[in-house]
Amino acid sequence: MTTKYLMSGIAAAALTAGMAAAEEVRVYNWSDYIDEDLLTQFEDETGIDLIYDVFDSNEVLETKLLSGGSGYDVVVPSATFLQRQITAGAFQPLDLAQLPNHANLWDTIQERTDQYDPNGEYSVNYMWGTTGIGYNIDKVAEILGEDAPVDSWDLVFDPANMEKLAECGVHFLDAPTEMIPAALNYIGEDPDSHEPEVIAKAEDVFAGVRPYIQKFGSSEYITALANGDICVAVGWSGDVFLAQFRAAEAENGNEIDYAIPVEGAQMWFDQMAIPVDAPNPEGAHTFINFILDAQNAAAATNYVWYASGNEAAQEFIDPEILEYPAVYPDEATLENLYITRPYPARVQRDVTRLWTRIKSGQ
Ligand code: N2P
Repeated sequence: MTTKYLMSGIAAAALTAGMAAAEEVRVYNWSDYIDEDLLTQFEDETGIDLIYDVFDSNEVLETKLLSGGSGYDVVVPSATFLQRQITAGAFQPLDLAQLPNHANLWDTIQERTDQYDPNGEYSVNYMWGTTGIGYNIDKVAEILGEDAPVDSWDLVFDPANMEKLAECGVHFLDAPTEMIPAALNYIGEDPDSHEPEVIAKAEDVFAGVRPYIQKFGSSEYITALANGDICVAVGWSGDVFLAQFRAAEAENGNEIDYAIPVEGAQMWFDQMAIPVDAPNPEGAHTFINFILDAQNAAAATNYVWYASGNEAAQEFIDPEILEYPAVYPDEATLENLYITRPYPARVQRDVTRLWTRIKSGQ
């Protein structure tokens, strides 16, 4: 009797404590990748406390994920990284019963992401985009003339151009699995090559322009472009549009544009997934389902100008964005886009070393 009474006393205390501590969901997403009003809206609608942290590199996310105990409930790796992480057992399968908005996803994009995560067992698309060139229209024209090759990788891989552009500042993404394929594609090699001899050829491309690269980084360039501190960045589509928007808002005279280079560019897919050791998998599903809501997904895209993997969202996305081929590529642009597969572990090690050498300029 006494024991039973005691136990239910403890259970009642635990229950009270549980009710006092609000439910929490921890999300780890790319920086500058959401309309922050959505985060508040999520908390208001669900009563769940949202802890929202950001990163700007797949490698950083991967290190946290693979060492375990990241503490996150939802993470957003790019599909190439996700594929390798699935193999490593980093995620738990999604429970579609907890994702009624899953039906909003876009088949065309899912067919592509299925190559990395068959049948979307572990992930859903958040957004997708391209890796291309952001530039300051006037500054580049001033330095290289009106016919500057702004829609060609020549702009950033031809040392003659880069030597001049160094004067107004150039940033490259610190994203080896995107920059190395871009360099290979530029010299006519298969950007998705896994052959060490082919990959090694990228080193020469970077060696020629390395002295003129001010910084390797994957988020600072947004502000730097917007403020006119740099004139060119190899960057991600929506990030460049964000720079364009911020410059226009500040009325600082910097006109920024984005080009998918004619030689081709990488298309990537960022996928929401739940770590195998997520503290709150149910809350994770609640968050993912919230993002999969057509209006919420549209709000996110209307803010960041990355294409959404959500088809039902399209009726709420600004027509200007939907019809803009640099965000939603038309057939002709699509033909010029390539995707990549994850490097096998051994090749990945070489790529990491190669990238460290390239960055250090040794
Ligand atoms: C947002 C960058 C997301 C695209 N700043 C990188 N996959």
